[in-house]
Amino acid sequence: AQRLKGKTIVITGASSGIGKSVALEFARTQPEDLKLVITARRIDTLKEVAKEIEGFAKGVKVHPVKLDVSKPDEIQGFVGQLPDEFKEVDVLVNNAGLVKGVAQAPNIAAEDIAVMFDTNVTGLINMTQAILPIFKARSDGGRGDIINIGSIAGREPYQGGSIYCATKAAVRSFTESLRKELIATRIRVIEIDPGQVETEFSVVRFYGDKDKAKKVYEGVEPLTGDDIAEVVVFAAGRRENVVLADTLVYPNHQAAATVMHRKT
Ligand code: NDP
Ligand code: 8X3
Repeated sequence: AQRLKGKTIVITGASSGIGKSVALEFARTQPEDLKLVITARRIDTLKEVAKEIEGFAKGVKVHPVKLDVSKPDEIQGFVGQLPDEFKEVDVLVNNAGLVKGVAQAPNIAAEDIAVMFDTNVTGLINMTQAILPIFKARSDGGRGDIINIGSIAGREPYQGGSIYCATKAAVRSFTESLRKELIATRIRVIEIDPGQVETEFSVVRFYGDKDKAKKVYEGVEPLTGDDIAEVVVFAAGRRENVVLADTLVYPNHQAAATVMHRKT
């Protein structure tokens, strides 16, 4: 908690699942003078998350911001509109992301392709480019953490996930290039790749069909958002010279994107 003292942390996709858990987990460590900028499209939900955090973590200031990362103009205005006390960002958690459908080529809807790339890839890149100048203005060529949430899907493509898998492979590639480009700085570029986590992810994949989403987790014990949040906060809390560059996290029943042990 001492190492996180006074830090300002920006989290995308903090209204649900892993991102919400990351916000709560940073707050749970109760560092002195922590500032959290929580962002997503659903501002009302973000305000509830802010209230929840302020209810148990008195030293933590929370600033909810409505931000659609798939809209470049919203990202462009984001840093300039931050209140002064939240402007010195130390950690960016690029978590916002989604999957739509299980369609296979040539039947993948154009709008699904666009929303996955615009959010998971272009959104993550644009957020990174918006925050990096803040990091680079600091001593030793720059300081700060970029923590990207990738996926097992970025390492191992599977049928019915071609676009989502391609977006997460792009995240992986961008992340690795960036780490090399920033080699002369103290900026840490970190990727955390979850396996199966039960969140709103599958509900979104099946366009709101909760029964279909539930079936994904039948007979298995997925990770929770909190499990991934613990890894994110651990990575951010390491000594500055320690970079948790690349982490794959599975639940016990999983050994590859499509290798699961199901109890029937
Ligand atoms: P959830 O659906 O529970 O959360 C996704 C979050 O992303 C929500 O807060 C949502 O907020 C936000 N989001 C979606 N689109 C946008 C957008 N255009 N602009 C801003 N925010 C957006 O899913 P998860 O928590 O599971 O997903 C978080 C990340 O984890 C994603 O990148 C996902 O790919 C990755 N992941 C998930 C795994 C899983 O099994 N669940 C496994 C591996 C990786 P809102 O709708 O309010 O905008
Ligand atoms: C989510 C994991 O394998 O369901 O990124 O696509 S998977």
